[in-house]
Amino acid sequence: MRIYFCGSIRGGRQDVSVYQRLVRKLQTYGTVLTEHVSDGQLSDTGEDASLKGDKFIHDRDVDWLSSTDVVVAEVTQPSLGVGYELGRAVAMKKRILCLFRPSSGRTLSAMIRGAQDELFLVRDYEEDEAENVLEEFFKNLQRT
Ligand code: 6K6
Repeated sequence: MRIYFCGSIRGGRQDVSVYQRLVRKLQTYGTVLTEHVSDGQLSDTGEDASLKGDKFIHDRDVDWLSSTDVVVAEVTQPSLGVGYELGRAVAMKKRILCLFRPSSGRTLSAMIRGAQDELFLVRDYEEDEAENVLEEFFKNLQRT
């Protein structure tokens, strides 16, 4: 199973510990293509980007997105890149799980919450439910 995990980088790294928790659990289900999103060393300037270049990062990530089986996005911290990835993933008809923490005090974009359909699931959760919501998602995935 190939899993593409989305989380904010230049949008702000406040939730990196939640990303780490989610990625650790996701790795029990398959290969997480975008493990670097949960890298605690990575700053919101995405320092390595200056070495690789933004075009390289974009093209490689879109290639990974087209090869993935599922997309899991933590969408609490707003990020242009995550929104873009989700739009591309919808166009590719990928199965998508978006995770949002209402306890953040934020209101999720209507373009994400309103995108829900049979392939696009939005799940509100608390941080301590992180593993359970993923278990539930992958259990249901096996049934489809
Ligand atoms: C190199 C090594 C680690 O990070 C870098 C440089 N930056 C990026 N590398 C890989 N993917 C990236 C990078 N910057 C953004 N992305 C993708 O966009 C990730 O898959 C994230 O889900 C999303 C974050 O977008 P922003 O707009 O918050 O940066």
